[in-house]
Amino acid sequence: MNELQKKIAEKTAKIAVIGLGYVGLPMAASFAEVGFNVIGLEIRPNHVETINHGICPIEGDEPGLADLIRKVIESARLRATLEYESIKDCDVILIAVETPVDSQNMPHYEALYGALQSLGPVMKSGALVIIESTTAPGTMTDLVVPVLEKSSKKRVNAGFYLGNCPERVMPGKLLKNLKTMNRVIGADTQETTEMMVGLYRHIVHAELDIADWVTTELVKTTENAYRDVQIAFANEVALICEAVGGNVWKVRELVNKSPMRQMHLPGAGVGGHCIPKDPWLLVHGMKEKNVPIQLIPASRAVNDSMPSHMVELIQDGLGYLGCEIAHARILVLGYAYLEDSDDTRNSPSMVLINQLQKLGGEVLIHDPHVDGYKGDLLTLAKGADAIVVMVAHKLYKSLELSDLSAVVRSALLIDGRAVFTKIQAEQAGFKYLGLGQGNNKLEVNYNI
Ligand code: SAJ
Repeated sequence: MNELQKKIAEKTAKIAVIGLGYVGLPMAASFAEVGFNVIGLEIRPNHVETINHGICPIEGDEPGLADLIRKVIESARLRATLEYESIKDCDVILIAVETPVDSQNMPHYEALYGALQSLGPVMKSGALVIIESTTAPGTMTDLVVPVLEKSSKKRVNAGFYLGNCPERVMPGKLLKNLKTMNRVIGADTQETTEMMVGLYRHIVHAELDIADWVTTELVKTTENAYRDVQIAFANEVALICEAVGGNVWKVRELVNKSPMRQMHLPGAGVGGHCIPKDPWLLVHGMKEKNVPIQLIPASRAVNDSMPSHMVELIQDGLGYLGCEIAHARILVLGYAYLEDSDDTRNSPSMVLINQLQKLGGEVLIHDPHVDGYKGDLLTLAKGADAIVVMVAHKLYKSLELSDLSAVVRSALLIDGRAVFTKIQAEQAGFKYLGLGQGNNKLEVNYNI
């Protein structure tokens, strides 16, 4: 066991976490909770100040996180800083900065590059650096090693150790997932593997699978591309069902009764900060390598088209009532990208609302979790010509539709997440158009 392994085992190793966002902050707090001294490096001054006052800057319901931040700040196990100089004595440095894609779906590594450039000059000899950000396969070798070697004037596995352990956090379950989800440990030497296993074993109570760097990069981007392709398949079946008078929700239920079938949920679109971008990281560089990639980009196109499909359903429904979007008042239910979340990143609702407004529609928005849209639903529904369900928030499932139909101007309900049923909607006086629900035949109910 080398000196650093011992310090990790004894929890005397000093840890730095670069990037105190959805990934970095729970990581930093969790290592501090088990007894490490942790310095969190953050570029947003207000974030640094908030955290150093023991307050969690992450919005939304993250069970346990606010209490933990307060505890580890009070115990001085964690502190946040703007200065890279503050982490010059750190033995372990975790990098958890954003790695988005740009408008051309190319990886945007500015934050990662900046972190490596700033870390290099202050990095202690023999430090262990671990990239937790999601990166395209090959980025560790092609970008991280050369940039960090240049900025630190040290060689990997001589002047520092380097690992890759992509995060697997999920909004709403940040702390829980960090501790209970398996992690893939990416290393290029046995020594680095042992140090990383020793480190993560302190906070991860699940399997630590050992792999090399490119495998950990592939696993993370693949697991999200897999989900995106599965959702796209469900969305394409929804379009077919609409065309032939089927109900995709019934089809999915019966398909999934077959062994080895796990059809995902069709819906009004795919948002968030992982699923829309990780498929592009997975396929990055394949064109230059002449690898014929078709399915993954096509799935992205299917999912990105779903908000437009919702606009078509709205147009159909209003047309049925002799109205059009340009002269309609439309209430959109759900602005977050995910049910019962306040997170609006890449929300499909934003795309829908933009298109409706471009068509001249008067759009009102309700979302019980998103500040600015928590108005009274019945008041917002007054005089509406269409109610559009974009997110399956629990609150909507308990709505009394007859209360809604009593206040709208025209009773039209467009349901992008099967929150309601056609029968339920029509009993309340609504004309109902459900995504993936064909000419909305009444539910077959042969009493056999
Ligand atoms: N969605 C569908 N149909 C589905 C599932 C999701 O339309 O069957 C839509 C959602 O409405 C949302 C988007 O896709 O707009 C993403 O939903 P998500 O459930 O995948 O939630 P995310 O974006 O928080 O994904 C994260 C990912 N976790 C990490 O990257 C570490 C993903 O791998 C997880 O599977 C997911 O959380 C999870 O299971 O909670």
